[in-house]
Amino acid sequence: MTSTRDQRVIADEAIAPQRETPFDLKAYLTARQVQVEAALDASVPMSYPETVYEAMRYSLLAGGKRLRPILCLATCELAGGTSEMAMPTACALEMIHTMSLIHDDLPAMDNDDYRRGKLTNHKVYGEDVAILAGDGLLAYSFEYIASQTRNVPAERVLQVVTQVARAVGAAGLVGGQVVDLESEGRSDVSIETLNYIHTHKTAALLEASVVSGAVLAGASAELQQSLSRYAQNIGLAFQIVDDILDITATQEELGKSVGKDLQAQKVTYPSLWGIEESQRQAAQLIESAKAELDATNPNAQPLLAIADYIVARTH
Ligand code: GRG
Repeated sequence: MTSTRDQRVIADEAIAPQRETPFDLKAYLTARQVQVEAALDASVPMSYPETVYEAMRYSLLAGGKRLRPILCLATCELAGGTSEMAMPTACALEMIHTMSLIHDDLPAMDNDDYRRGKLTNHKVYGEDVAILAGDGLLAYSFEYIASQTRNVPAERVLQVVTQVARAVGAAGLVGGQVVDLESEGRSDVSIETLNYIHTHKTAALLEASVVSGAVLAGASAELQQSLSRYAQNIGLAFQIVDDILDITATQEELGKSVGKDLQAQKVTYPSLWGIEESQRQAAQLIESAKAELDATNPNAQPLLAIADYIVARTH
């Protein structure tokens, strides 16, 4: 049996940049997921009123790839910071992502029964509590960044709060969701509208995850801009792949209902371009994303490998 200390050493080795051996993304993601799960579990302890805390924890700890927190930790390290500096923001980003999934699954929006392989929040707790659990996570995410970030100058924390809030509101996720809802059932949705929806609904939070890590580490404006372009490109590629998987993957693979886009008569990238061209466009975006990084920097390895993983993923 391996001791806790041994497990920590194995995890540290997977996270540390490797100069000679090829980068092992699977081991890196697993080690990071272990760290993030523990931090998330500790971030929202049970409290009174239990109903809402239980509902918040139910969705927050329901699994998921933890891509947004991992990106935030990786960019903080790329820019010379530590994962400790970024962990509260990383957790907050997952709280925001989770609340957006809870609200997205509500009957008034996508009306989904399954998420991350489990019943959706409103199916378990009812719509009223699910709405409030989402609201609770959203408010707490900002409190958490502001109150828990350590060893980072206050003006950087303020910059992160401002940037994350912008990515979440009507200029970001909320705006993307509104245009998405308005486009449902319409066959005349243009590629520009589709790009607007997904740069706001999906790419904005990925971009905030990447750039906030860099800001916390005190990255130069130039590095922040390169990382922002990296994130916009992986964000759009991520959504194109999401649309493809909605057609090609199974419910078991995705942990949520599949074929929903077709059912809701949604215009998607594959419906405009076909699957093959969508795959080509996603691959091109990933190449553009990787071109923003300095491939000779060992700390860029996680971001390079995550970009490749985004087009290759099956869930
Ligand atoms: C944020 C204030 C606020 C309100 C929410 C409902 C809504 C407004 C926005 C919808 C945002 C949404 C659900 C976008 C889809 C993003 C997306 C591609 C989700 C899937 O992400 P994965 O694959 O999921 O990373 P896991 O489960 O692995 O975390």
